[in-house]
Amino acid sequence: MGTDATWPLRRLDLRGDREDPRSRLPRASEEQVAQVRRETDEVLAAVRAEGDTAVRRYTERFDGFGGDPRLEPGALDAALASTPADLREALERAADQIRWFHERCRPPDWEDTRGGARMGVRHAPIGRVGVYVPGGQAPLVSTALMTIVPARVAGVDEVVLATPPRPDGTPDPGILAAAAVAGGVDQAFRMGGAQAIGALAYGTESVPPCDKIVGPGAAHTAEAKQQVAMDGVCGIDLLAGVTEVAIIADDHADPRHVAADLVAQAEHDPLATAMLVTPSADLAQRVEHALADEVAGTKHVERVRTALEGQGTAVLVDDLDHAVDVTNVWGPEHLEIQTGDDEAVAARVRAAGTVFIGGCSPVSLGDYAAGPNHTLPTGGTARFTGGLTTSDFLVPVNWVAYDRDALAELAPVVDALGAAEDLPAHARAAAVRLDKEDPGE
Ligand code: HSO
Ligand code: ZN
Repeated sequence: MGTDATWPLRRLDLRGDREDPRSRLPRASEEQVAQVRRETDEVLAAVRAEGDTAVRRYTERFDGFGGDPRLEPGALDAALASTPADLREALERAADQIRWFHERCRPPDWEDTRGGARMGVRHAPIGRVGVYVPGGQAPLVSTALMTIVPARVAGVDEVVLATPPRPDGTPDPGILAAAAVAGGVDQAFRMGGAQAIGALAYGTESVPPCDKIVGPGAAHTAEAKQQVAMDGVCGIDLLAGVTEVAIIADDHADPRHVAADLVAQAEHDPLATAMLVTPSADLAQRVEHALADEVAGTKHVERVRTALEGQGTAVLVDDLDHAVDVTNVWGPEHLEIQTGDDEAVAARVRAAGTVFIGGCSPVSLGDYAAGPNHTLPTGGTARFTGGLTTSDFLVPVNWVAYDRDALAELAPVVDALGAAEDLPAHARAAAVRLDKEDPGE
């Protein structure tokens, strides 16, 4: 490999500039949003009107398979049985690690008393959840673990899997094997894209309508999820779109590690964003040297080049505090910290899908096996939401149980607010229970 070669990253020099950098940060270019919206509208309307007929038609058009979308119940176990032992063991170890993490994410039920009133929150598992596992650029085997394991941890009654078929009608066997290892599903369908989301949301002759749909997807899948959620048909998780990484690093970082992680992110998608944020112009240069080697030796070189040329950036900042200020306004999906004081930097982060602290925590570990979910907020949405987790599969049911004395205590409040809102029947509903002749208990 040419040791003198360098892969120049676009420079964004924010040194001495404490203006809000938002408008200057790279964003994956907006894919013809209007066209995606129109195409998705058409597919959803067709699935709603025609059910399985439309699902088959679009699956034939986009995936080259026009057969029955149902997968026979034994398909998952059959795929697992023919999975090589090393992959099977890796899936089991990953599932175990993800399960351990998500068990700890279970929000606690609580109950307390105040005066004579009892109240609390009980988390009830969602009845039927659709999990979407994409094929697309790469068969995301690990996404089956990341969606089904937390659903099972939460105790969801019915898990319905949708994943696109290959032209011969079979989905990727690794995805099916991972679904089996994750705890299995109740029904599985070979369908992808907006037609899969429409079928899971509205139901068809063969697909049952789901209460919520989770999982990542490309443009049409993400748009379809938003549309069915806006219709109020079912719930969705979050906008897990085109992937991103920001790496905060200083002279303590190993440039080869940084370069490898930038390439790993770029490998996902020509639109992926890979960004180094550093106070060290020298580190930026050393990363560029390492990148030249890493890019030259990588398999999906076209994808990687396009992503790095389009969105690869070295952001120069004054110091590590400034670095975190920049990533806090950006809200990257993944944030790595490789510095002389990782914990102090990490403590200041308030917007990132997952934070990977220290030199031995690459994003790819988190993609597969670290423990947290890899279905994470993108496009800046990490400023206000976290990644997929156990509570996404639970409904927090608030409950109250007041006795007569406790009701009497608060009745004047109901009376006054009912009057203020000109809703006297509200006040009466409390007062009538306190009527001496009719205790109403
Ligand atoms: N980096 C992706 C997750 C993934 N990577 C799946 C490999 N397989 C989005 O967080
Ligand atoms: Zn990844």
